[in-house]
Amino acid sequence: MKLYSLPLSPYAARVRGAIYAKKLPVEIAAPPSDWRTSTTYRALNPLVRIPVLVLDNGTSIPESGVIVDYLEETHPNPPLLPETAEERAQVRVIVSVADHYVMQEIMPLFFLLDTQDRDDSEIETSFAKLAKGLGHLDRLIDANSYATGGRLTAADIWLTPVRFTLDGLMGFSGRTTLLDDYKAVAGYAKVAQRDPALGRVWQEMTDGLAAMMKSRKA
Ligand SMILES: N[C@@H](CCC(=O)N[C@@H](CS)C(=O)NCC(=O)O)C(=O)O
Repeated sequence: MKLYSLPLSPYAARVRGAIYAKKLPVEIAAPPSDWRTSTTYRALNPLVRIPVLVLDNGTSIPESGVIVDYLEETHPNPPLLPETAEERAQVRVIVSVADHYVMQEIMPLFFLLDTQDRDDSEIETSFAKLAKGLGHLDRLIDANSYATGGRLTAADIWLTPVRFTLDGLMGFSGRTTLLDDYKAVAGYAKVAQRDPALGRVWQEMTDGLAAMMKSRKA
């Protein structure tokens, strides 16, 4: 299997986390530099997004959550989902809240903050929505431990890049107090860095951010 991935992409980072946690022999490759316009890449992923997983038979699977589910189903050990349906639902609620109410607000904010004609009221509205999402997430996850159940699950696999990207947003926007009211979310950075698979993803994203900052300065 081959994963087209970029170090700083939170969606690609999510899949790498699952690959590292399961110790899978997946080749991790950068897409061609012209991936947004390349017909070859479009043939692999008609959604023209990163990541995409290409199976050995040539079938390709886009969408990070779907790829993680595929890896879980085809390589169930070690499992990223707990034993009972109720525990699995809890994992999925965390994943869904982190996705729909946190990440969905973060990504547009980078663009809103990075435009010449900044629309301050739109930025404030987005930060207010993000604060609501962070409140929901903070109430759902355990403090100073894996997201839920005391062990690594698919919730951690997604929470790690989400949490890293929140650090990026704090640095980029200068809103360094963004997480002050959300202690479990704030403390999750240390939880992620302590785990070998999640820590590896965190380091790759750190290196990816440093490389991006360097190229922006050049
Ligand atoms: N829902 C997709 C989102 C993937 C996504 O949006 N990836 C970004 C990179 S972080 C992307 O490819 N954006 C399009 C672009 O940059 O042109 C997933 O979960 O894989």
